Amino acid sequence: LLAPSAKSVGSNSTITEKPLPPCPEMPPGLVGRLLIEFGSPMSMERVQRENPDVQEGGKYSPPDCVPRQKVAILIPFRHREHHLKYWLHYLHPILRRQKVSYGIYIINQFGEDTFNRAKLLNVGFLEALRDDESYDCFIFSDVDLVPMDDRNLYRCYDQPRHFAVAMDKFGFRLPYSGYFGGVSGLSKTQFLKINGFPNEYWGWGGEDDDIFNRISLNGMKVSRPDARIGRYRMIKHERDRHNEPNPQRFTKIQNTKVTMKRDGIGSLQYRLVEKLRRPMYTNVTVEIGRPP
Ligand code: UPG
Repeated sequence: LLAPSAKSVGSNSTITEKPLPPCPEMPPGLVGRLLIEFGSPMSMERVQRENPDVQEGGKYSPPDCVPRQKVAILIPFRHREHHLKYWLHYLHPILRRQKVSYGIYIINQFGEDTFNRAKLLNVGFLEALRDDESYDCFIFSDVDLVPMDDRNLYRCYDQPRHFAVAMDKFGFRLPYSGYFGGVSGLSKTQFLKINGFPNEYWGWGGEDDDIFNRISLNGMKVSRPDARIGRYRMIKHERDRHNEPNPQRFTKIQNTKVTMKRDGIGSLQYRLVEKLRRPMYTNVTVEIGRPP
């Protein structure tokens, strides 16, 4: 199938269809290091005004080339509206310069029971595919993490990708070599190979380590950008209510090899409460239950 193509008018005034080229491996319009700050307040009106080419639901596709991947960006969420505005303000222009074909999905946990980041991300995977079955790459991002360099390309790689390798709060270094938190990305095939993410980590911590274990146990290796490029600013915040550190996390991550077979995308259960296409993102509100 030929991609949507640019029209050019020939000398004899006939319109000839010129197929678009594939999007370049290294997009030419990147600027490198970015100034990221969260000092002045941000409004959704401003984000909308400054991103007129983003389609309803937070979707975008480069107009001048054919993207190699279709990327769903999934954000686990509850009560962080303030952070979301900054995230959208910075990310839409970055993704546009990177020539990514993407959709933004906010996976909003309904109710006030204990938060469960990994289960929300599993829901995001299925709901994004239900929205558009052509997604083949999934990027999982915390709402409070903004990349400081647009050469950190939001796409999928030969191996599962960890993007947030140099966060300001960790002194721009990995806190430990198996860290997989913050922002990560797996192709559809990679995600299904590890049976998705665990559903049984309630509260803060451990779920990212379990995902790292799943990747290693399935014979894959994490790929990462250079620490000079994979830099991130985190929006400072108090610890959320109903996301207390999970005391079971230390023992749970010892058992990934056994639990990953039964707990994952294959065993996911949830109830969709609402799906809403907003101008800058798609909001998926979901009931995911509570810890046993
Ligand atoms: N979140 C909400 N609302 C909440 C709680 C969490 O939206 O009430 C989302 C949000 O996207 C947030 C993310 O979940 O950014 C992670 O929660 P947070 O409390 O901010 O955890 P951090 O300590 O900042 O995050 C690190 C890693 C993260 C990992 C977590 C626990 O960056 O990826 O999930 O540690 O292992």
